Amino acid sequence: MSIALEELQKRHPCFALGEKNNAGRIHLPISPGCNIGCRFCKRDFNDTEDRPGVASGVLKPEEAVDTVRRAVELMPAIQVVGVAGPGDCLATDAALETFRLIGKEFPDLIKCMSTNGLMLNEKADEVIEAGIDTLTVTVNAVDPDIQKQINEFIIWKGKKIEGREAAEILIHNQLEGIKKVAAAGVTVKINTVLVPEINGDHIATVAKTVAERGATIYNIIPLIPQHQLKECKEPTCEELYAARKAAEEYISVFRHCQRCRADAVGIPGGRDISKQIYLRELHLSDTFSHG
Ligand code: CLF
Ligand code: SF4
Repeated sequence: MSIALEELQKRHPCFALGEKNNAGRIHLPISPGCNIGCRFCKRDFNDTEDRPGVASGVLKPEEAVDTVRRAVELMPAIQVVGVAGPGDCLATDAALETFRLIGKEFPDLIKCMSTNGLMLNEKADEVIEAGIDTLTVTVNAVDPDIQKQINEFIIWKGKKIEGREAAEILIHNQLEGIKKVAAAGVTVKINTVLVPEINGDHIATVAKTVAERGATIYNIIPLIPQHQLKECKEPTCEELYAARKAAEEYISVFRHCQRCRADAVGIPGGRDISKQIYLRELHLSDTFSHG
């Protein structure tokens, strides 16, 4: 059964429109690999699945359940279990498997997943069946000529595809996937990384397009200039304000994003207890978490 937006606004820190609600969340770093190459993301994608540092940095689904048990005991304000990396939630089955286990043991916690959406069209039924309550899809452009400047490649059906063709497939899968899960009652939030030189004038179009597919909340994340986009400039406050204003014509805008790490635990922008929860060193490189 889907959770009403009014309830999410009280219990979910990233679905609070207006005032910050001080609800807590735990991120479980259980998704090791990624299947696309965002130009602002520092990960080395060619060997993500097997690289020892990355493999030892992620939890197994059973370990994740135990971690949630300890976290809610230590901090009852935690209402949300989220998976936001370090790779993509739908690139492997780890996240969905974990959410099924969490749903059995903690039926009252909100299950929150984030994805780049490449596999969302194909895996929409599984997402719905796993009981995901809130889903975030990172959509940086809905025009392939813009998207190809932000995304370098996708791994699709075992093949690496680049450029415009990759962008077309990614956008198609994102939008079709959003439509399916939103129609099933999952609350969908869209994240867009704002790169003023590339998608600065495109935000209203993204907002309109995703709202038409059933997304209800929009979060604009300012670029952290790094990797292939290190020469791009970080958006100014004015640019961020203008982008939010443009989006607001079509969709409700969330404004309290903290650009969390994939292993953050606590209240975004408030108390963080991740050091107490993740007792062993997780060796997560400082990757972008798509929250
Ligand atoms: Fe985590 Fe993301 Fe769920 Fe929130 S974070 S998976 S929706 S529970 Fe929140 Fe952090 Fe911003 Fe993400 S403040 S990065 S929007
Ligand atoms: Fe993958 Fe996320 Fe990095 Fe993009 S930002 S390459 S989706 S891990």
